[in-house]
Amino acid sequence: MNSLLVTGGAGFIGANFVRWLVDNTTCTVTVLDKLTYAGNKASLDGLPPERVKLVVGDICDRPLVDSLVGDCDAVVHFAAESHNDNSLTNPAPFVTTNLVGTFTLLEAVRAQGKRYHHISTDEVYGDLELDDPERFCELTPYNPSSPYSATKAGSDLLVRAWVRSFGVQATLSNCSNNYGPYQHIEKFIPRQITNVLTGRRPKLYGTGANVRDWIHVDDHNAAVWLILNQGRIGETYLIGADGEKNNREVVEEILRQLGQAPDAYDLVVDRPGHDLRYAIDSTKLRQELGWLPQYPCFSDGLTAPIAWYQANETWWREAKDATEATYALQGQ
Ligand code: NAD
Ligand code: TDX
Repeated sequence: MNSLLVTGGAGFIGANFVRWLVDNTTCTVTVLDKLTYAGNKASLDGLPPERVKLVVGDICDRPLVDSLVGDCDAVVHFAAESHNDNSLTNPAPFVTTNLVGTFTLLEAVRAQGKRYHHISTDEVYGDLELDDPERFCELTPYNPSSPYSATKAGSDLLVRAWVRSFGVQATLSNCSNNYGPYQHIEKFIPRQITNVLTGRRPKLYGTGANVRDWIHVDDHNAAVWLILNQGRIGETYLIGADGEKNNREVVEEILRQLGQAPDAYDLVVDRPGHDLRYAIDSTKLRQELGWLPQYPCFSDGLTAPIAWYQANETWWREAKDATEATYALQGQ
């Protein structure tokens, strides 16, 4: 695998993946990214131009996708509309990008016989009760709650159908909630960090009891590389680092690391249909491919990303006021 097409490579996980590839492999990378509000060219700043090229364009543009797929050994598909709250106010781009975009890529790799890895989420499985000992595994039935997770579930099913019906050489991974640098400040952890840094108070939806299973973005990306190279075609791998925390615990940790009182947050209007709990059993990935997280401790893993947001205000400053104005309209 010498040359990769990485869709959504100017977004949070995609940009970290491109950086990880530059540091850990000899691959060359073409990023295809539409640079929506969530994409940021600056997330690729400083990377060697002989290794990384950015093409600004849409994954729904078949002629463009065909020409880029023709020039690569494999496609790693991160591009998506990714924010649940946005999918509740305006679902249309979720249907277009997540479903039609994935379809377009699948048709291109089918026509040209290229390897394809599909990035997805644990949210396709719906949610678990707070006191349920169960965790999601590869055999858990799909049961998505939001327009975001429904379109991700649909895109996964397209991939599975293209493997079975057309023999497309694809693998899939469904990961839990990522944290790390370059994450848009609309998302939970960077929103709270930048709230504190701009003199605002962190905002917890509902009572703050909802649980997410946190993983450092580099641990996610190392697993993706492993699956791309050693995963079995047609298989799904769940990626998770046993990082379950409720949202209140996460905010308290951010406040602690930023030297604030542990209760210096506000409870705000809950998200409609808010999934209660996600939890991943990643036994298959660990046993079959030997993957292990390098950041098993959430509070230790969070220290560098917090420092990154402190040091890189120019990366997020422009989006902050507009993002908070949108949340304020929703009482959040
Ligand atoms: P993000 O919103 O930060 O980045 C998405 C990127 O895709 C942006 O750069 C955007 O410009 C680009 N994009 C959007 N529509 C496009 C289109 N039509 N054509 C080309 N580019 C387009 O998202 P993220 O958090 O980095 O998520 C990346 C992938 O990982 C998504 O598929 C998401 O479902 C999945 N995922 C995310 C998480 C998480 O915690 N963030 C967890 C599991 C899975
Ligand atoms: O201000 C907030 N306050 C709050 O309490 C925000 C933005 C969120 N929350 C809560 C909602 C969730 O319980 O925090 C939790 C995390 O919220 P998000 O960052 O919006 O993530 P989530 O909805 O869990 O989805 C994320 O993980 C799975 C990604 O955005 C998805 O792309 C991924 O598929």
